[in-house]
Formats: sequence, structure tokens, C-alpha cells
Amino acid sequence: MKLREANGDMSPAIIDRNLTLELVRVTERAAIAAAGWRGKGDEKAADHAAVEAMRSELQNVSINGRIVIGEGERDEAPMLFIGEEVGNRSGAEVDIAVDPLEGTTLCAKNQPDSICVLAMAERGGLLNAPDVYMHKIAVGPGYAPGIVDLDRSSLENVQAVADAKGVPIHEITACVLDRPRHAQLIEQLRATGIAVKLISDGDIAGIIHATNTEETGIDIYLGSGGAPEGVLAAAALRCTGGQMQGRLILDTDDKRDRARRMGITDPNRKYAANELASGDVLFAATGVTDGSLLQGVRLSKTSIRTQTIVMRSWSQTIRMITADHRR
Ligand code: VTB
Repeated sequence: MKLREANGDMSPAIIDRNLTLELVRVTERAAIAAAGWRGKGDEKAADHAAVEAMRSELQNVSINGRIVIGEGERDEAPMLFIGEEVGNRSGAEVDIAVDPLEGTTLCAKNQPDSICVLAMAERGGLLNAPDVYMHKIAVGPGYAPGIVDLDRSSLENVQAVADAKGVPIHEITACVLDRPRHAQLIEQLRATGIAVKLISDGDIAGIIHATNTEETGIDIYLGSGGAPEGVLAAAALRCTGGQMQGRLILDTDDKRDRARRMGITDPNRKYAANELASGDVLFAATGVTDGSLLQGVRLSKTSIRTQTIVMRSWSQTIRMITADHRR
């Protein structure tokens, strides 16, 4: 068995590398389906189209798959519910996390960075996260381990990144979801001269951007967003390199109960990227709307063009796949 150090993890290459292309087909299908709903103002219809397409294409993939992050509990989601078995039952036992349409609002408004996302890991490799918020922090590769930590203040974390880069703090760019709950954080960051890049939605793309500072200018991701998106972002980060931490926000009895039922015994636990997504991990995302991460679906008379990023933690290979699909 081949072993390789990936983000401090001695991960054996468990998942068949050819599955990367099979995953691309799944997110491509979902993106093409969702693209029909770009700019139509109907988030639900766009999401539903992506879910149906993703589910039907997943049935062709050579895996014994199980959804661990999907559309919700069995009683609230007819498709891609948590625990649903997917794949053609002929391959490895794997766990699957999906966000069939990340940024439904972005798609409905035809704004940048709406994407279809899927991650795969060996059985047990993905945190079964309830649909609650998660505090998140992420930076790209090349920093000393532990450079950022959720137990330190945001300013301390940004200062540590500035020091490591050897630049003044006002040359640091932090990416934050534009939400009222982040008003104080944004104010604090700006008060020290930090450039804040606000995104209206889509923190999986936001975290991926923070791992690719040279291209995006984003040094650090800060703030809270969906926990399922946190697990998907961690899967991506395991493939790109970098550091991330997440902590579930379990601020009511109901949320703590839900988390407990999903096997989370310590509600205050701080998870590193390789605890959110461990072992051998694959990640794929296809653009629906044009964005800074991916080009959106392009329709022409005879063909449909898609762009997909697909990555593998074991080798940390990042592939960009542009495909022309005959109409
Ligand atoms: C978060 C974020 C997602 O929606 O879940 C956000 O992780 C929802 O945040 O990437 P609010 O509940 O504050 O609106 C996304 O941005 C898109 O699904």
C-alpha cells in the first residue's frame, strides 16, 4: 500500500484514482442542470435540479457510497439524505459529502461563484456535521503548523500571518462572509487597516481562495458559516495544502442533542482540517455561474462547456478540467 504524508497525515492511497474523473461527471451534470435556473430568481428550483442530476449520475459511479453530508435527515429530504446509499455497489466503501448547489442565491441572482460540490473519503473519513453554524479559520500552505488558532483572537491570528509573511498588517487581506453577525469582526479588522474581502455567500470557495493567496490576494479566511460547508472546505484544503480549524456552534439544547445523535460528544471540540476530512480524500467542484474560482456553464448552439476543479489529497494533484458536452 502506498503511503504519503499529506498535511501531517500518513494517508494510504485507498481511493481509486480513476474515481476522480467519475466525480467530475457528477458535479458537471449537476452544474448543467442548475445552469438552466441561473438568474431566474428561483433558488429552490435551481437547487432541486442540481440535486436530482447529482443523485442520478452518482448511481453510475463504481462505489459503495453512503451520504454523510447531504440534503438533510431522511424525513426532511427525499434525495441525497444522510445515510442514503449511492453508487453502483461495485466498488470501495466510501463516504460522500455533497452540496449539490453551493450558493443557491448566487445562482438565482446569476452572481459569481455558485458551484456544485462533492467530496469523497474512505468510510468514516468525513465528520457527520449537523446543519448548524461553524466557526472557521483557514490559511494557505507554507506556514508553520499552528500559525492560526480559533482560541486566539482574530487580530492575533492576522498579526501572526503578517509576521510570517514579513509584511505590515495593513497588507493582509481577510475574506469574510458579509453577515450582520460579522459586523464587529469586520469593524475590528478594518480598524487595524486590514483589507476585508466580503463575500455574499459561498464560503467553500472563500476558503479555497485563502489557500491560493498568489492568485487571489486572500491571506486568511475568518468567520462562521455552515458546518456542512466547513467539512467540504476541509476536504478541499486537505488537497490544496494549508491549515484550517472549525468549531461547531452548538448554542442550544436542541443543537447539542442533534450533534450528539450524530456522534459528537464534545460540543466545544476544535477540529483541524484532517479531523473534519481525514485519510484519503477526493474533492470536485464545477462552476455554475462565472466566478473567481471557476468559469460557469457556457451554452452554445451545439455544445455545453463546463469547468471543474478536481483534487486528490493523497497526491495533492489539482486538475482543472474543461469539458465540451454535445447537446
Ligand atoms: C453559509 C455558508 C454557505 O450560505 O451556510 C451561508 O457556509 C448561510 O449563511 O457557503 P446565513 O445563514 O448567515 O445566510 C452559504 O454562503 C451558501 O450556501
